[in-house]
Amino acid sequence: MTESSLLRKFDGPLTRDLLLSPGGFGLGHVPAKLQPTAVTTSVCGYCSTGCSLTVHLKDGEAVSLSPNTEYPVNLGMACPKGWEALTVLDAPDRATTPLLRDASGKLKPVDWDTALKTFVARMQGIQSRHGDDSIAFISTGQMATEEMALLGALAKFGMGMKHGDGNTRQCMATAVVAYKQSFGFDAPPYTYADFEESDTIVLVGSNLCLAHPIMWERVMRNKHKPEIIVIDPRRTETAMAATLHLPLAPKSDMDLFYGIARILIERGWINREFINAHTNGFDSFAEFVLPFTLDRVVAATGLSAESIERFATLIHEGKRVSFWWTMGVNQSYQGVRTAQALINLALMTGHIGKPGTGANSITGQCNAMGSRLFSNTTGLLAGHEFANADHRAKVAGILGIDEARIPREASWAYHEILEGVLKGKIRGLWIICTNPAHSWINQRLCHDILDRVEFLVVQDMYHTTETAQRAHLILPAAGWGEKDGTFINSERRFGVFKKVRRAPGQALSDFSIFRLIADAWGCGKMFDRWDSPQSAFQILKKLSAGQPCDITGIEDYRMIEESGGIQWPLASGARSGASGEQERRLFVDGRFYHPDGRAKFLFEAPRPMPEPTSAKYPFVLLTGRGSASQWHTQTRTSKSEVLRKLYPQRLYVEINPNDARSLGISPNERVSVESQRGRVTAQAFLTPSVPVGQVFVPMHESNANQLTDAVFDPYSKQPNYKSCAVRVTRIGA
Ligand SMILES: Nc1nc2c(c(=O)[nH]1)N[C@H]1C(S)=C(S)[C@@H](COP(=O)(O)OP(=O)(O)OC[C@H]3O[C@@H](n4cnc5c(=O)[nH]c(N)nc54)[C@H](O)[C@@H]3O)O[C@H]1N2
Ligand SMILES: Nc1nc2c(c(=O)[nH]1)N[C@H]1C(S)=C(S)[C@@H](COP(=O)(O)OP(=O)(O)OC[C@H]3O[C@@H](n4cnc5c(=O)[nH]c(N)nc54)[C@H](O)[C@@H]3O)O[C@H]1N2
Ligand code: SF4
Ligand SMILES: [Mo]
Repeated sequence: MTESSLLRKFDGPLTRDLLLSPGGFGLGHVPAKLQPTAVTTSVCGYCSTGCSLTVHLKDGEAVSLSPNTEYPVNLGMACPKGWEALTVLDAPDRATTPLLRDASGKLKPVDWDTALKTFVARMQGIQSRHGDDSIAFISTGQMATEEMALLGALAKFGMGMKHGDGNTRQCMATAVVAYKQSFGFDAPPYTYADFEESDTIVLVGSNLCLAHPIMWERVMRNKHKPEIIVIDPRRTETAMAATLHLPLAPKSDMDLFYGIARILIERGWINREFINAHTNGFDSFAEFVLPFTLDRVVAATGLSAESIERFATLIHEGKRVSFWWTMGVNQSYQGVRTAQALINLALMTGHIGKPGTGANSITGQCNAMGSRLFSNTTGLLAGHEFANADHRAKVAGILGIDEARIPREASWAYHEILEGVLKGKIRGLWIICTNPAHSWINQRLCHDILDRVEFLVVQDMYHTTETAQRAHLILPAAGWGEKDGTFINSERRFGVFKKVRRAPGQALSDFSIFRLIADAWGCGKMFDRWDSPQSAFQILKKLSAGQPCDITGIEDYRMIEESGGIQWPLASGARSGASGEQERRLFVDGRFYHPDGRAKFLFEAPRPMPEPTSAKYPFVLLTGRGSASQWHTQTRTSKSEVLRKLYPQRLYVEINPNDARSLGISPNERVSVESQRGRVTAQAFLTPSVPVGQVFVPMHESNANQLTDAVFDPYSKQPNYKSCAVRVTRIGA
């Protein structure tokens, strides 16, 4: 195929949906050129809130964005990242052609044909010499559901890879495992209306104000004068707005929740009826929490006895209590059991399945949920299991492939893939839509590993990312706004995003790149039916049939748009949208997904921090989001002039003024922050929002992860980004 016909095949006209007004009605099929004021809508491609943006078009191309006032998620609101989502598409460092490293070590532009041939020759060469587990992929929670599924199916069933994981390992793996073990399926039960309907909102390790600003706006719309209890070592923006802030010692959450469980049981503040009818394992849990006396919890958490009692009382007094958690829970060496300690509180009080309640994991990226269900990494497509023969047969049947092509085991986890490189097992690595050279834990080791990969392919919008700069081959990807697909937000809602711009140069949508690679690899026929995101969606529907995430009742993209997004499940025959409810929650009937319909109480003894502080490294380092205008590794948000004005331009370290005083550090002074693994220079930001003995560094500057320690939760294998030991010194001291 020639270059131009190839591009024509995969970079077709701007979508016809462009010509529709927000609700999907109105302008019909009038050419966009005749409709200079035409608008369409698209779900935002940054965070998992899943706001809908109104896209204003001129001559058929997007020129500006504003929040959609009709969408049930954001109700006319958007944060600065959403408003600025178009600007970042025009950056000069967009990858506009494939780039191949030449003999002198320089990345040089090549055409797609050369790129594809090189990809196949190198990857197949490694595979034939070293076997199916010698090539692997690492993907993302930021591509379309259809793209994730196509990649997962292509890599594993088409190309024969055994291993592939996503950056959702860094983010949601803990919640996935916690839910699967407790409920029998990875199923966040809530709907955003619960933020407005709760009278008691418990936020754990979640800086909602900053990381999910529009969810926080939903909390602000709550008319019940809710108690807002924020559990975070730091006095974050969210904690400042709380009615009760519990600044517990880092990683003492399990002690706290077990202690609270003990109080609730002791005082009879539990829902026996719910426990008896819908759960298993309560009696042994009740016995387990007995030693978590108030004294013990005070000692472990550093909280006052009064504030712990107050927390228990608020849970008891609340009529609609909801428990929410994010990375302060997931990113820890005992994340799964911490999440389950919270789930246990919801179960024992019966605060689940009813408006304003739930044990609710808030997701991070725009399509973290899509990755959880459809990426074909740890789970087989649509929430199935690789180890289950019936599931394999079902998936093979629907996809029309030989069942023997489906692996019988889940992939290695992210860190096992990286360690596989060190052990010489993984030699070819394909990294799509994520930037591990910045975001992975213990960065120096990560860089060393990436530099050892025999053939490293990076598929990204920008050629300048820390990971792309290490690649042998860069594949230029279209970004949000330049392609079509669906995302699934935190409350399980499918939303549609659209192609409203042409991708620059020869950049192609990930979907198109996967199709091209399938053809070049020689397994293109297997994916004949995956000829567009829309038809891939139809395949995903079939795969979901009979699963907890059944979406057979969603007809197509148009139905999703007309309904204001659609939450899973929606089995065929069920109602949603205009004639049904727009907000749906799970477990309304008290039935969970374990075979006996009951949820499980799961628990384990808290363990000490893997890297405790010492005389040499006296501070606990916490890391996380620094501002509402910065997104992760900043490949996108740093390209907007408006966003750049809204955040500090240099790495800073938050340190308590008392600690600064004893170290002789003055405000804004450049200091060194050092762990056993690395040392960074940062500006000292003196603030009482971090307690004495702790410091905080945002994850957005490229070297923050030089400090972090590669420790993982044993069940979810999620990195423990939020605690390690560091020292802070004056430079030159
Ligand atoms: N602006 C912006 N928004 C984002 C993102 C972004 O990069 N920028 N990223 C998105 C993604 S992918 C994600 S996953 C979410 C993350 O959203 P959040 O999880 O809300 O953000 P973090 O800042 O990573 O961590 C939350 C809090 O955990 C606290 N914490 C640390 N250790 C502990 C502990 O031991 N116990 C408790 N209880 N708390 C602890 C930290 O002090 C921090 O305030 O944000 C999403 N939204
Ligand atoms: N210290 C510390 N480290 C952390 C965290 C922390 O709290 N502390 N949080 C962790 C968490 S929760 C997360 S989710 C990760 C995020 O870590 P990453 O996934 O590495 O961060 P991003 O910057 O979102 O990287 C996404 C990449 O995809 C590219 N991209 C965007 N859209 C597209 C597309 O449509 N197609 C393709 N092919 N490429 C695209 C972007 O340019 C960017 O390079 O970081 C983790 N790292
Ligand atoms: S809150 Fe999240 S989804 Fe909404 S506009 Fe901001 S980044 Fe986009
Ligand atoms: Mo995340």
